[in-house]
Amino acid sequence: MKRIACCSAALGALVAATAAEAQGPAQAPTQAPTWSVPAENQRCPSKWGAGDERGSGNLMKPQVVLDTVKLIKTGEVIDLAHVLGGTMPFFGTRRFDIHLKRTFMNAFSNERGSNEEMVLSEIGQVGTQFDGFAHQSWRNQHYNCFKTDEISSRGGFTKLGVENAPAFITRGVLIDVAGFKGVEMLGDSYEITVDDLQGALKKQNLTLKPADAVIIHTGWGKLYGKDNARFVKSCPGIGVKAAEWLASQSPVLLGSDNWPVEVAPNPDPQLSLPVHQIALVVNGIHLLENLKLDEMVAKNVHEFAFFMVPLKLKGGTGSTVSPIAVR
Ligand code: UVW
Repeated sequence: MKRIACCSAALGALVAATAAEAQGPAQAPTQAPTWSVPAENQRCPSKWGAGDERGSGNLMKPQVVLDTVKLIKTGEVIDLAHVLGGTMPFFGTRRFDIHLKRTFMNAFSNERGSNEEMVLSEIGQVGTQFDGFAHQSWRNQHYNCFKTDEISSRGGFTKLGVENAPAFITRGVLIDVAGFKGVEMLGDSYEITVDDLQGALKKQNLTLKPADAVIIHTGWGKLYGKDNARFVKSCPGIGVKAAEWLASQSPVLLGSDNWPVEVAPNPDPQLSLPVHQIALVVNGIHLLENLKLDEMVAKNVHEFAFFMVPLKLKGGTGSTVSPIAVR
């Protein structure tokens, strides 16, 4: 009885904490937040025009593809995705269950057996994952000021679905911030600064250019599948200033080996994942999360041809993906 009382008290506290997180900071703020979403007239229409649903995907032009293939010198392919499976770290209530449907034996002389599986999952938001523009909003507004209540339906989003994303064939630039700082893994909630990014790029003798897939190595991926509780509890990553600087370089996407690309929790306790809004809502730049970067780092690969084709999931908020680097 006592045990039930103790567990229900703990459960009550957990529910209260989750509800508080959903509502925002409990105490009245004593000072203004360090960042807020720019006014509508500063965001909309986006630089790609009113009604545009592609955002940074518009940067994928034939010339970018032609320039990208010139980066391939050896033909070596490096996987940037973790394997999808039940041992992945999950954010919140996300899940991935695979059920094998075996073996159907066809009734013909050649006795052809056939296997398949049923996957119960959020295939848009688990594993190595690509965020589309329907994924995040500011209040009722998404990228290019599409309104959530006007574009969401029971069958998915009618605008901004992930099926609008292009095939990504572009230059990938890995910014090894952990390496630049001389560590294998940045601290649990280390905010990557503009100086860190610029310092690492200088060390790597690289500069960014429009349409790059910019990928940031924090070292946090070492925990993926090994200490999932710590992996999702917090993470090092870019903060507001670094995200704004990166956005000004016109990347096609921002990726990292952590779960939200950005630092979590944000050092400003009044903000919840602001880089998600800076990238997806304000600038129309895609995010790419939970990348597997160990092999790239071990091989010192900083510039490469990047290939990725998100799922054509009609009205979806994102896509599990299997990007590759080729050099
Ligand atoms: C959230 O949706 C909070 O996170 P992510 O985009 O990192 O999956």
